[in-house]
Amino acid sequence: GGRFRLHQRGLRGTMRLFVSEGSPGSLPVLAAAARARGRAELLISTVGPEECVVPFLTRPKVPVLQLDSGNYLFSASAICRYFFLLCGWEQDDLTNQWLEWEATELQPVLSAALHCLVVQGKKGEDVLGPLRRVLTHIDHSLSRQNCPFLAGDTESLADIVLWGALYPLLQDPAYLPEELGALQSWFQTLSTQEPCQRAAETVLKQQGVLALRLYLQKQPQPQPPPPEGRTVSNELEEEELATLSEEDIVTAVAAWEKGLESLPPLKLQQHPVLPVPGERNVLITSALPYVNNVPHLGNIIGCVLSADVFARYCRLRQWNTLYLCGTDEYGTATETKAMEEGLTPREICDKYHAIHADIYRWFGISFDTFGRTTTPQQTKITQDIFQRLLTRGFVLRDTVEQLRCERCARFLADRFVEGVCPFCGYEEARGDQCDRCGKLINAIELKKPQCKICRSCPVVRSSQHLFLDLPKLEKRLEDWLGKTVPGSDWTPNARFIIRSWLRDGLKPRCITRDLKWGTPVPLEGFEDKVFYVWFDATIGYVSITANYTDQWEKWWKNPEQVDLYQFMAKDNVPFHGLVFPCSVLGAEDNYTLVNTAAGGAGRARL
Ligand code: B3M
Ligand code: ZN
Repeated sequence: GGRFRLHQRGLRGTMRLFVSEGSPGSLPVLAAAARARGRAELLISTVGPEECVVPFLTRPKVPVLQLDSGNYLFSASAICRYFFLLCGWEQDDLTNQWLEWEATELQPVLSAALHCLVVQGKKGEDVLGPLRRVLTHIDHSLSRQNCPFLAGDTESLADIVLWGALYPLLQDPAYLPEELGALQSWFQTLSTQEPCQRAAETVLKQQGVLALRLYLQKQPQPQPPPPEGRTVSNELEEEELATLSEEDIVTAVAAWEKGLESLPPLKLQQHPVLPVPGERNVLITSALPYVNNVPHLGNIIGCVLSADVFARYCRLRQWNTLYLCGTDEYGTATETKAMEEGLTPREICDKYHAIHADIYRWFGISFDTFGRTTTPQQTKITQDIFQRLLTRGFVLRDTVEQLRCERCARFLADRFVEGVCPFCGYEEARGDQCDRCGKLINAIELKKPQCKICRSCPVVRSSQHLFLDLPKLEKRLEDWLGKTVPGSDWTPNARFIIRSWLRDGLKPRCITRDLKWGTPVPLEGFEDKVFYVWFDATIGYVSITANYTDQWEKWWKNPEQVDLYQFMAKDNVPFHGLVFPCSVLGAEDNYTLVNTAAGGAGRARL
């Protein structure tokens, strides 16, 4: 899907590329830009290295590509990749692997070497020594596969990105060791090509590597790469090592050896725990497990345990800490379970809520409160947020065609319909997708649809629904993210997921469902509908707090004094990092927004 859109857009869109003299990233980008010519209109502007082209970044950054959608790309290799995609490049694993290698292995070594040479004025082995390993790696790969280019017989994205990264150094023969013959001829082939030559002239201005001085002086001093042989397993560890001094480590070891007794006594736990002005106040949530199952180890590992460790840490630091969780009780899944067990949804929730609470108690999870989402507070707070969104013009209405089973007297969620696939004729296609041809299906397009509950034939009915106008809230969201995410502890996973949603542009999201088991929609004509679980599940955190203390607003309407940490599985990130923030930003009621979204590697349901 992505590539197809790029083509279409590229053909008519206008893009602006910002480069600057003396910025190393501008080299590969200009060389790759030649590819995009004729595919899209591309304006190239030269700016000073201090110019803030991207308003929401904390430091000036070039090169930058502003797309015709108004979004930005601001890493050299992402920009190069975009140009290659525009001209029809099909991704391949080897190229992707080179790009990963460039970012994680080559860049750190290279920026340390450039700093050493240009800023500190060192020469010879001081510069070349640490580089040998990466240069040899490229040389060996080239000679082993016996191709002139990194990913085969023709020049690829990998060549341009690596060439651009290496050019400032390697154009000085002193840093291109003779014994690396394959590297040498690769480098020369690329350097003599027109687009590369022109890029080099524009960026280095015949001054060689010294042209980078001004730019490099402004950069933070690169951390020296770890000595050979020691492996650093991930990003986080590396950051942490960088900020720990020898002294910190000695102190930590001493404290560990003395044990808990040496710590100042823990604050007496107040009830209820409330934020105190002027102190550090930490609100911690872990995603609310669906009530319709018995939790297993996977649920606990997913995000309960990590949040629990963090909560215990915060309490040890004497911070005012509220750690909460609870069962997520509304939605079709509960209705289905109720049918299976011959109970009412309410009875199902009561039964499984108790099981959940017991299990977490057994594991010794240190929740300050473990609540549930089917309470009067939930209705009150959800309806209030909704009303505020409505009066502020952030709710849209639209008709949606849906299948309805007259015998069961209900609209059928996708999982309750089955029929013949309109594409391949498979007899048991589901309401959302065909398991044989894999195509996505709109339930009303199924041939011979059947209600899975009573096997009668449903009819198409149109029904009014409400949508959260996310496009209208997008600007606020981006402003808030721009202020919050840099310098916070959002996990790389969570950042990535949010970025990719924003890159694709937000669309209005339906927030109502034709169901009975949910929070009622307080609007004329919507008496038979409830809110979609994902509109109000995240509001569950707020209502659970409200059931814990009537002073809940001190936690939830206090963004200045409260740090909100939310732990969740990866598929829940969009709702915490995007939909919920949009709802409360639109509600304009001074809600506390997530400071740190810790989106785990795992999925919610294992
Ligand atoms: N109930 C968990 C899941 O996706 C979902 C989380 C809600 S967090 C407000 O399984
Ligand atoms: Zn039916």
